[in-house]
Amino acid sequence: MRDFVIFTFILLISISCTQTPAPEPVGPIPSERQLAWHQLEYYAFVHFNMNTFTNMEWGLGDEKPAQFNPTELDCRQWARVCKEAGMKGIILTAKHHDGFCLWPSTYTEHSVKNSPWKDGKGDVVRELADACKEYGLKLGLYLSPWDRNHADYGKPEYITYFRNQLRELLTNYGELFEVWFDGANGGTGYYGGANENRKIDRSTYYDWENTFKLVRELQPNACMFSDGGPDVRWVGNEEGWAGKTNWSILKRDDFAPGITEDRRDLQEGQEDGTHWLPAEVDVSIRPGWYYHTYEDHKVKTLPHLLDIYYHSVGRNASLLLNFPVDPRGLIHEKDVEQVLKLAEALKSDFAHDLAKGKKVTASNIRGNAKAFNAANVVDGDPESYWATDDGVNTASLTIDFGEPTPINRFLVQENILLGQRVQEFMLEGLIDNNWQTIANETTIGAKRILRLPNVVASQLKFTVLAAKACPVISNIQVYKAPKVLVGPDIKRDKDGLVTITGNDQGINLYYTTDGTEPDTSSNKFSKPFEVHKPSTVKAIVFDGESGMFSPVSTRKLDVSKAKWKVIGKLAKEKNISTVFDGDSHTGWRTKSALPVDFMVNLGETLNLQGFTYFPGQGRSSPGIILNYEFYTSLDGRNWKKAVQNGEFSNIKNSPILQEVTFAKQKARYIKLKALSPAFEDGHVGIAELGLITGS
Ligand code: FUL
Repeated sequence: MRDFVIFTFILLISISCTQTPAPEPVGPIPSERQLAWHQLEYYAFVHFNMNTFTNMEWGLGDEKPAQFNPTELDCRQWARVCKEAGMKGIILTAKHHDGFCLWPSTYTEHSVKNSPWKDGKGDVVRELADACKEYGLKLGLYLSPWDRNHADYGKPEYITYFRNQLRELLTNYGELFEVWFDGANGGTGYYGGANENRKIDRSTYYDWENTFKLVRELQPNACMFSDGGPDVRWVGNEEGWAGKTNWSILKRDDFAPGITEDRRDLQEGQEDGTHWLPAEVDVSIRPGWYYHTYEDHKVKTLPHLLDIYYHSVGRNASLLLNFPVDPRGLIHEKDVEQVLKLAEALKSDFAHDLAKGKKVTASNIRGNAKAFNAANVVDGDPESYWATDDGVNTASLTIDFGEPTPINRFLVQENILLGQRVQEFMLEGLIDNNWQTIANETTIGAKRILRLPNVVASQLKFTVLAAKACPVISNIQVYKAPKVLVGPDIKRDKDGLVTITGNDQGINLYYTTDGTEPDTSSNKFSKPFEVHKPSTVKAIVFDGESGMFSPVSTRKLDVSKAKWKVIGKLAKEKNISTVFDGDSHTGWRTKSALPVDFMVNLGETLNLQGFTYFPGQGRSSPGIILNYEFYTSLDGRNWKKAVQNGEFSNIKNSPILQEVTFAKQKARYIKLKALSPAFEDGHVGIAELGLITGS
């Protein structure tokens, strides 16, 4: 009898299975290694090597191993912080563009083995590999394809060298989860003393096919990252966001490391892509990738980090958050503080899933079979899913909370084993007995998290409006996240008037101008005030109702630009004075033949020790300078070169504020000579120019 029951049961299951087969996959699907990578979601980048000691973003390659000398290097501290922050792994810059190796490579003298650190006996990659093991983190390595130190760069011999180094990294440090190939390659460098410009053909020089084979052979489980994969793609910016529409598929063969003219395709993927190629959002916790003391007050604060999280993990991408480890060899206290705040905030945002176990109904269920039931999306099992009949590409799920429920987060996942399918969806809430639209969105993919306005809904309806084939949804979660106040914006105009603005309604703003921390006993901001001398303005938002404070916003202001006048040929150009109007959204750019001299009469003699350059942020032809010289003068006729061979390194990928210091000098006139543009369209320009003065 028992056997009969079991037999009938199996028979019924197989009948129901044959009657209702699972949906067929649509388009490219992830490989095993990509699936494992999708699980990680959030992991750390560490930029630490020669640049940490030379205060650069891109070293030229002429640095000496003697300069690498961390005093308290502790990879266990890195691992501990990453673990506490909820990250799953760490990717280290084993070699950056300057060619200095953090491991004692047998193929070069330009490495830790010739540095004073641990008398040349140290190996940072080994120490990190051990620390990751101890803390249960995965390890990834960045090996820069560009090497501004190596004499053979540009010749076929360098490719052998590059592969030899790769082989060392792939065989000596255990299992790697990711191998990171940067897209910056070719250009000026030291190159063993040649000091020249070496252009390479990005599509042929590296013979990537064979390098990829080597990685597959030695680390079959590692995902390879580059502008075009082959496993994980760059997201097309270094600001910390993926497109709202984000397909995990791309016409991979149209891309290669360094061939990325169409950034939008990287940000959004391509709906008709040929390969599964999900995006990774790489962004630094500070403006730069490497540590600079002058960025200690610019560590991204909680609201910004939350934006980054929701714009990466929440938009079907992974988040690779960088720590610029400092010259001691530690993740700086200020970075630790903020990343742990993020961890805490994420914990509270996703503390209590309001949809879990709630009643869910669907407008269509595939074959009316239990295997594809609506309730599968709230059962906490990532493998079960809701699917509709073939041909039913528009369908909805309704979650009944049972009572009016405050909500503001919606998380949804497709079963990507069957491809990425949803093209458009919407959310409606039953609010005061009326159905109201709360969101209209496009793609989902591995994970999509929406930050909704605060609403009180008794039911929530999720409707797939368009899909490539029947939708296959594995998970839905709903949350009510606590409010986070955003720090205020501090701006100074050309005449020295400072304005502080907050984002939220019904709040008060407090500030100080002497660098002390503001609180409710500080100056209350009511109208713009003047600041002409170098000062640090700090401001905070206070919400009287909740008693909550925002993070402190800090703005270091140097002398005001009230007396500045553009002189020379450019004086007559349209928009020219926007270059020092305190507004980085406005600026000037030109396509004139280079070099172009931008000259200013400062109206007074100042003690200069540097300048700042903020490049245009526009999407098309922003007019960014790559190479420059900077001059000063007391009379506007006799010029002294304060910076020669200047390079705003990495400005093409990361157009952030550049701070350049030089030997102290008195000047009444300054000249920024633009020598070459960052983009091939030939435009150069300035959004905002500033000075660094000293006593
Ligand atoms: C860029 C590099 O040029 C930067 O220096 C940094 O390593 C970043 C992650 O990628 O393209």
